[in-house]
Amino acid sequence: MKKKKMIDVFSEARFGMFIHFGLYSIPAGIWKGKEQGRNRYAEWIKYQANWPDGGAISDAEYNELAAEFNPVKFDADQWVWEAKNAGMKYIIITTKHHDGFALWDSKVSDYNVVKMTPFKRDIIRELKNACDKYGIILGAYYSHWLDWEHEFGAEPHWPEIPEDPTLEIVSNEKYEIYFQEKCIPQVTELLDDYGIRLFWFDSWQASPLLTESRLEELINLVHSRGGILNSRIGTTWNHHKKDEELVDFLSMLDNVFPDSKIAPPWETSGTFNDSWGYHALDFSWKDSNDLLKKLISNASNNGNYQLNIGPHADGSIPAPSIRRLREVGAWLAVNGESIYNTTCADLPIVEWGKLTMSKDGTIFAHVFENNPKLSLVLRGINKMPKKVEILETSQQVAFDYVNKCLILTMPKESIQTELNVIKIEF
Ligand code: FHN
Repeated sequence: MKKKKMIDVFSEARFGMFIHFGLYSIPAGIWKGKEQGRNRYAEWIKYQANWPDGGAISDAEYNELAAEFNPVKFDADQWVWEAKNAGMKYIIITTKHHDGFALWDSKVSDYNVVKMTPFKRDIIRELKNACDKYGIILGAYYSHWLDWEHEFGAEPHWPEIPEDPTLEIVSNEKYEIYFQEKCIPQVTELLDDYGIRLFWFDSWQASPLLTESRLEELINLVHSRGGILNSRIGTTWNHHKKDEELVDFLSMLDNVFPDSKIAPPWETSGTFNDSWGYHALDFSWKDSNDLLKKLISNASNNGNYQLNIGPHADGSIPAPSIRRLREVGAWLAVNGESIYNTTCADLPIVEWGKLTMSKDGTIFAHVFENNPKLSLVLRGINKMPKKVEILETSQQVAFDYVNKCLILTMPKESIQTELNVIKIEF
């Protein structure tokens, strides 16, 4: 069988796992007994531990975390199994987040898990092997713009608290040294030594450092090996010519779920709670139905959902994430047909749920509301359906077809079940 192109696999994937894991997983949002302030993204603790009093954690103090990093419960097989079981098709992990610390045995910089920690194991290598075993694509989040370890990487600077930070205090010439000395060679390693072909670069505002020539160099590098990459490399925000032609898929800003259709391929990356990296005081876990609604909503608009986990410093996945991943997986195990290989249904929107459509024209109506008297109306239907049933139970759904309107009456037994899918075949 001909191997599918990476972009086609990604466009159809619909559900993926994002993982934020690194030195910041150790303090987990608490520094010297005090909860980190500002946006509570635990992976930002180096710059937010002391907010609003100013002052980052010094490099020396932050780097001491490396001597403590020993995720003995890290089990690549289990991480990938959880993703697979949840119905996810790919995993994107922070190979290097803004702190500059690499989760692989980088020859470019010793600031990495193998050279600096008692753990000494190559997390990316182990994950790649497990992903290959389970048929999951491994992708790399790589912080190309901010790098707080390299002398000349961009970093935040709070001149006047609580003003927003200037995200770079380095000159263009110096930044070029970082870019050529660390960013380009590390991305090359991930491509050539680890076989990674899916890249998620991270920027979210215009930056004079992310010049057209730098971005093109990085884009060309990834493309030269047949890899694909996302819009947050910076092109869209810099309004460069040909912006969207240069990148392979769009990434929304954090937790942004569009309410109308967008041309594929695109994805939303979202948190399980508030933080990306594990935060010990973040208990606002979204429930499984909320997560499923986000997945369904993006699928109904042609997009993927990339749900993040923030493993504990010991490498285990937090219990609330495990439970929800398995619940979402259980729903997908019986309703997956309404999500995978579907697109936007191109029908008038319905206020009671979301619609997807398979390649053969079958419509899947996802019912977000439950109400004993529920009668559901779908407009713009061109022909009389042959069969209408609840996907999970195969229970028949009564319907009337009048003036291009399909009026469905939910069977009374089914209305107690949340997130039913009605399959409408023609
Ligand atoms: O600053 C990062 C943040 O830590 C996290 O990695 C998210 C994920 O989308 N990206 C940036 C903020 O948008």
